[in-house]
Amino acid sequence: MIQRKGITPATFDLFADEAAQPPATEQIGPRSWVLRGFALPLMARLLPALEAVLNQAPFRHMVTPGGYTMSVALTSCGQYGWTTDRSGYKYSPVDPATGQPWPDMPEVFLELARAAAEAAGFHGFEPDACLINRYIPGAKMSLHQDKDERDHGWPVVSVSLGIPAMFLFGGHARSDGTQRVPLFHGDVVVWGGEDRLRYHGVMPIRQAEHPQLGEQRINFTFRKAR
Ligand code: MD6
Ligand code: FE
Repeated sequence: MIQRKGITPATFDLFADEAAQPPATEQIGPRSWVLRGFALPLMARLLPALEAVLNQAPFRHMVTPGGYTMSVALTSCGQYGWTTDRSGYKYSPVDPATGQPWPDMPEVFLELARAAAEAAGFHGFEPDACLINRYIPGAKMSLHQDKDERDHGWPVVSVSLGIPAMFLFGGHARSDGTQRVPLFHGDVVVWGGEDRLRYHGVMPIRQAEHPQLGEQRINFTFRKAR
């Protein structure tokens, strides 16, 4: 670390001084936070747990009620899984592909979701659903609200893994402006309270390669569905 004494040259490196590092926690709304790198200490347990879930319930491309096949591939674990088909969006206790219950939520997933919610000021969060999204370069998520859960008093905890994404965080109307929030491997976004129904989405993912996950971004969103 560079010791700065007295006047700093105009060309000084903004991030050479630890005090100038980007903050580990960024507030993006009254009750919305980005916890930078929050999942990194659990990564050695998260990735094998993810692999076990995927062996039981592989990613698949679902169809929206409007008849479009999503560019993002989905699966779920926990008591409920989020699904979509021509008949609508819903939480289901079984995987429609197999008729079997979704894989159990791995303990390390629960630990992460609880700790992140707590860190963002939401106490006692016990998710019963974890939606897992996979983006390959070019995949995107259009602006939407998360409103299929019974009680919007609980927050959503969203974990990013793999290649970066540009997250769009809007307002309460689809036409409101959006903030652009870059999300990287290990970042966690938590939002709830008055922000719970804000529109949000993900811009088309840019080509990149992650050392552990390759050319993909994986996102977990933890919710309390029921
Ligand atoms: C994603 N996330 O980051 C998509 N929804 O891949 C979401 O749609 C989302 O990140 C609710 C809360 C947090 C999220
Ligand atoms: Fe969402």
